[in-house]
Amino acid sequence: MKKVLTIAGSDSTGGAGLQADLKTFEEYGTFGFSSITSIVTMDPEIGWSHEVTELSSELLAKQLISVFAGGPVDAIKTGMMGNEKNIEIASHYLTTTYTNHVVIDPVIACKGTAQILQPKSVEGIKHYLLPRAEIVTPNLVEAGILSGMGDLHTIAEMKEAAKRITDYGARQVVIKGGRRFASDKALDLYYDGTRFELLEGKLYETNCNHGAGCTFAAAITAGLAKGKTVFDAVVLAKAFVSKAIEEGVVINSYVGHVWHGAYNHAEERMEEGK
Ligand code: PXL
Repeated sequence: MKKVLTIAGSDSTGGAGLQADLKTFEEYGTFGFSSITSIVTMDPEIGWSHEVTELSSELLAKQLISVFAGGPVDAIKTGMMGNEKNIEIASHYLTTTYTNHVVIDPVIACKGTAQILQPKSVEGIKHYLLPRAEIVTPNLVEAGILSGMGDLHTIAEMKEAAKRITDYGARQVVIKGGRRFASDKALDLYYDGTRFELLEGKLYETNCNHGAGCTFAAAITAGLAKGKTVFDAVVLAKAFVSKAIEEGVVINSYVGHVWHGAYNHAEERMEEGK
């Protein structure tokens, strides 16, 4: 069985972060490991805003030592990193643990809001993580920030941003247009350093899409671990996350989550008679 690691934040409501990653890894039939960088909490009293509590880099290092005590893993994903020191620690393991399959989800701006969670980490992501990325998966806002281009409005601007992001050393890029991009389709732009592909999916009018970005990157990671090409892993991940959005779950009056098990009808597992 393939082993896959996520280095990410915890979302205790189970939609995004390492919870999304582990659920997705399991759906792909891979064995999930995790190292927690930070813990996100959301306070309904103040309108469900996010609070990020960073974990110490010592604690992150101890988790990574535990993960790699048994040898290398087949693929690694990074998500929300907490702070620059954590980024540095993680990048050390990305360099020394002998997997080429490294997926960087550069979590800077959260879904549904342009709010930047950790502006200070942007330089760290560029300097320490992008050079290790087999593929990096920014959303539209993150691609604008990483490329230094600001707001992106057109496919031509997305293409230019993708090129600039590969200049930092990421080998391939997929920019998620999502609902921020003015289109009636869910458009993602894939770039492998020479070729662009525009991936079209159905755009769902739903608020149950918290965790979509994490789930997409986790699905790519697990696909790579299972031997898919990067492009094939991206295409399958898009289908996987599209189903997860289509069957999203209302969690409370503020937020609804993607259902990570939708693609495989996981809700039907272990039922009497099945
Ligand atoms: O979707 C970005 C994201 C990543 N990681 C964690 C999160 C979120 C958004 O809420 O909570 C842990």
